[in-house]
Amino acid sequence: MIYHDVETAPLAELRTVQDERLRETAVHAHENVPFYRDALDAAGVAPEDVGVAALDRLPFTTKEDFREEYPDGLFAVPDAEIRRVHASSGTTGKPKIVAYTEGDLDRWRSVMARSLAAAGIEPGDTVQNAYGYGLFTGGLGFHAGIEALGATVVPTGGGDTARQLTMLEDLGSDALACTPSYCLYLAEFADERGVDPRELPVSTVTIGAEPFTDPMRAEIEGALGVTAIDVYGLSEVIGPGVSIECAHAQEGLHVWEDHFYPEVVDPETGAVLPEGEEGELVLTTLTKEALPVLRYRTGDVTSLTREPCACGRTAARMDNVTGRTDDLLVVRGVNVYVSQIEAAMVEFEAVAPHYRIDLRREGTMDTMAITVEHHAGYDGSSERLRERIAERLGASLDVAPDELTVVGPGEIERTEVGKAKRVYDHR
Ligand code: DLL
Repeated sequence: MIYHDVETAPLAELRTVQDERLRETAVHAHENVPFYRDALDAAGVAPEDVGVAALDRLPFTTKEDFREEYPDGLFAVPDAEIRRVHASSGTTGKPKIVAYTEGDLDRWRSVMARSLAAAGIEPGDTVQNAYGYGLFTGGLGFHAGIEALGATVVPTGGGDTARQLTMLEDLGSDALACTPSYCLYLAEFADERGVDPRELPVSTVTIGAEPFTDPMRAEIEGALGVTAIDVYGLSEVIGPGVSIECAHAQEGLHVWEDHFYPEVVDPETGAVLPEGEEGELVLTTLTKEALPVLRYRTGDVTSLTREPCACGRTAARMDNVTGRTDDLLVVRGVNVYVSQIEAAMVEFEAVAPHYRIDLRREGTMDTMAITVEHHAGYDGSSERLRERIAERLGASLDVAPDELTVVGPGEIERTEVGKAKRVYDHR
């Protein structure tokens, strides 16, 4: 279902809207945020001249800037106009505090409703929302969008998996919203309770908030008998609802470009990359009042395409984010991406999609230990499986793990609330 006409607007029309909104955003940020006034002045950019064409003349905003301006240095409106704050959980240090005016909350609701409609969810459907409620943007972001679409929200929030399962079964929810790792956990939990997860009423899950590879998605779809739709967003820009796949084609995530302008840049040089090339996603908000951000370096690795989508939507699509620029684990000077390890694991039918990576330093030497779990149904030799995985990892990684352990089902700790943690860097 197309929720808003702008989704199928001709590109030229969209450009006009973007140009106007970019200028308004730059003027607003320059007028009200000393950080942006200084940054634009230093770059010699007059905010009235800002547009899509010369956007790369604008400096970037980084996570570091959020840290330095903590908690509210980047806010662009007086406190009295702020209706809500959220915070993103940083792995280190203080979180990033983000703010919304009444208008921001309206627009967020509406991009979320649009996203859910693109995912195939319809007014009248019931959606169980298992994203955490609270400072995290997932719970309340989805909640408002589900209601705005005219669907029924079951606000279970994160955790209490027994109750999640009961609610799903008894209320007959059509859709479920949760992280990909939680989705797998729920399927496993159901199985253990003698409930066939494929018999659950849910036909769509919207998975996001953490990276996953395509084979991991296939596991989810197979385990629950659902269509798993990738939904992306981040607190600094708004929360969930920046982009989503359409159920129609499931080929890339439609970026709601009338609100968020996407670019992909070379993470090293910052140069804007052409369509199709992989790099770091940079986002500029076009309609945010409380917290406008110009050219925000998300750290998320993806590429963009403007090829028309079979669903008729005209906005740019971004590729599934399988990693972050800082997801790179440097082990003994060699680059290893978590997604490379995940992709290798999920190729094995006997291996469950749960793993952990432990990095340590012994003396001056980095060590990497990988732990994987075999499926409950696997009755072959753990040692033989271990050898095969080691061989497979050897083919794709430039550094072999120092330790590779295959453990039994359920032995790797699951994340019931929040985002899955897979990498433990003890260095
Ligand atoms: O995770 C917002 C969200 C909630 C998105 C629910 C989707 C569903 P933050 O906590 O600020 O916001 O974390 C944002 O999570 O920069 C990515 O690294 C990662 N991320 C979010 N969605 C995806 C996704 C929410 N679909 C950070 N695929 C982002 C991969 C994702 N990574």
